[in-house]
Amino acid sequence: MDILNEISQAMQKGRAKLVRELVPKAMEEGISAKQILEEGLLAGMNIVGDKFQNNEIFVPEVLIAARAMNAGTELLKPYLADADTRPMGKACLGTVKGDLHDIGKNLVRMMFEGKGIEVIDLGVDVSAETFVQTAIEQDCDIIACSALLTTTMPVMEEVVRRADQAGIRDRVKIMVGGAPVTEKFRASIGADVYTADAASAANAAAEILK
Ligand code: B1M
Repeated sequence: MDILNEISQAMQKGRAKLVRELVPKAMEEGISAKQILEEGLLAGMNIVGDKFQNNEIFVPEVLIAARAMNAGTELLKPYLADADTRPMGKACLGTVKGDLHDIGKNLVRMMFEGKGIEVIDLGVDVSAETFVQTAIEQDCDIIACSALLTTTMPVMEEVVRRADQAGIRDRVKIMVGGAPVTEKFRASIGADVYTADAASAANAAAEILK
């Protein structure tokens, strides 16, 4: 097995310590940071995303894999700037106002980052105004809103309304998701994209940014 494959496998199994050993070893072998990221870590994360989407693995495994991925990307960070690995686009992401559930939102972040999308993580309890202001100030391509409570879903409608009022709808796509959110709800509030899970959200975001 070549070392990039070894990194991918170690990452998928959530073996952060092994990833930390293999990444410098690959660099010593002359493999670029960009290649380690794309053909090792991101390749592994794509497989994790697919397995998660197909219910072959579940949240704990994904979170452990994410930790291993982070361990690898931390080591690569200083070299990636020189390697000209520009992010493919930028998203601001958060759980909407009144809602403190962040596990799904964190998975969305991880999957977005796995696709090379820069994420401004606004955390939980994020107001519609903050989403829209951040998108304007940080020049985001995507606003991504998560909600886990039926009572907080209306904040998503407010995000759409404020984005309309701010005149940014032609350049910023609004993505919505979370357990109670549906395609029907998305259509009713005029958001751009609904996806049921984090991996699909990242795939949809990558499509938007192509
Ligand atoms: Co709460 N909670 N909770 N909770 N909680 C639910 C959501 C609930 C369904 C439980 C229930 O009653 N059966 C219920 C909501 C009912 C409703 O509104 N329909 C509920 C309630 C009522 C509450 C409180 C009001 C309870 C109370 O205090 N009386 C309270 C509210 C607090 C608040 O937010 N203001 C509360 C609190 C909590 C905890 C703090 C204890 C904890 C959250 C801890 C944390 O997040 N750090 C918690 C938890 C853990 C849950 C359950 C058990 C699990 C949620 C979870 O993390 N799932 C949940 C019951 C359940 O879902 N079975 C429940 C795993 C996570 C990976 O899934 O976030 O859905 P999820 O993300 C998925 C997809 O939805 C999607 O991707 C992920 C999968 O890939 N996705 C997106 C998510 N965001 C997306 C965005 C996208 C695209 C896809 O695009 C932008």
